[in-house]
Amino acid sequence: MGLVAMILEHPEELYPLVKLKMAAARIEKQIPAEEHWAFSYTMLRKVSRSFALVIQQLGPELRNAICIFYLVLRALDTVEDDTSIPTEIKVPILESFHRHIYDRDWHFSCGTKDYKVLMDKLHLVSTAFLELETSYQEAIEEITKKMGAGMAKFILKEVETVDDYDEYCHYVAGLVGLGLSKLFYASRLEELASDSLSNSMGLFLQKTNIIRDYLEDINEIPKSRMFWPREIWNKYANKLEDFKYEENSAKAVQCLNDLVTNALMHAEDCLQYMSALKDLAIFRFCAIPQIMAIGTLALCYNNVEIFRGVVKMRRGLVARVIYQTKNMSDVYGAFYEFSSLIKSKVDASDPNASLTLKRVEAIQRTCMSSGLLNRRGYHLYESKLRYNSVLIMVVLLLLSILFATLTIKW
Ligand code: D61
Ligand code: MG
Repeated sequence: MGLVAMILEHPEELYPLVKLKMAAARIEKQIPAEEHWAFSYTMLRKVSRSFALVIQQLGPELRNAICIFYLVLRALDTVEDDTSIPTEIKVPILESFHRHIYDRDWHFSCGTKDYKVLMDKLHLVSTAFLELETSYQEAIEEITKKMGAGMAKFILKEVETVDDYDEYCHYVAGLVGLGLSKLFYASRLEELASDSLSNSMGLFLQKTNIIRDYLEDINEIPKSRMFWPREIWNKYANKLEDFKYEENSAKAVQCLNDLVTNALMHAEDCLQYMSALKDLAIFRFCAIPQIMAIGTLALCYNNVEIFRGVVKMRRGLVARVIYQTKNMSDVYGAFYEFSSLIKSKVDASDPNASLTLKRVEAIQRTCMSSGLLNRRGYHLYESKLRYNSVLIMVVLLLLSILFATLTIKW
């Protein structure tokens, strides 16, 4: 969809998009001088589209610790995700990775593109890591050790049951939540949140990713690694690949709805976790990815496109979420609206319809009983072209001025 059509379609997204562009440019200039910190922040932006911006809006002390926490775990995940590494090489590296981050001479080349650069220059990340306060180093090492051990366990084991699914998501994302809660506490900006709420923050994000990335993951070369639990998909197909084929789309969508309904179980824990946060920057760092997740689940629910191509929230809507998320009433507003959207798509013939309705209504009740509900008016889909004449005229005017300024040779 062209930029102009997008603006006419959603003029309310133009300003947030411009602000997002300007923020990215401003952050570009904020790169620290020292080589190891310059490398770390440059890599952060390259290997994490979604987290770079929210990490860089944090205060200086936490920003450095969380930037390194991210890069250390992304490096560990690069070893896990590289399906060309033989198991007998991969497993020991995953289990001892927590020791390697202290050793600037340790090197293991793997991954592709920016992930390979991260691995080849990991010693710069270790230099930065060793400059962090001990309390931060200890939290990062503890989580890296547990995540590496968990990843190693599932290299040798498939995700069969829903319990396996929750256990795997705990190792690769729930532990990130526990680690972040420890870093927030070590910074004395927040009380220490409970492990179960911190874990739910991670499971909600990871399960959304696993659901959304079905096609990307199943087409992974040389070998695909799938995390959809057999206990769920085996109710709808004999092989997980079957969902790729047109003739199985009805069953595929039923399985998709089953997994979305399972992920919605974590939403209320996430709302409780976020409502306890006191620091605005930490709040936004935690809330923005969560709103993206409930928005993505609403987009995925009952959507056969998941099995055809990549399904993502529009950049304009992402920009609005980033700029309009300031407090819990914004979060309740977004969770309420996206749950209502799922509710509006529930088809009574879907085998999980009543459970899905029960889960979304529970989320809506929590949002309403907060007394802070403030509707946001987020529109996921391309709404019929709204002729907001005045606004369109203004936009056209602005564009022509922009065009004029760009084309006139001074
Ligand atoms: C509050 C704020 C952010 C939170 C949170 C609570 C709780 C958990 C998380 C972020 C982690 C959410 C992970 C969801 C995305 N999934 C992945 O990145 C998978 O890799 C997991 C292993 C490495 C985790 C790296 C990570 C991610 C986000 C962080 C962080 C570390 C540290 C600090 C802040 C945020 C996925 O990777 C996809 C890919 O390779 O691109 C996979 O391999 O399954
Ligand atoms: Mg991984």
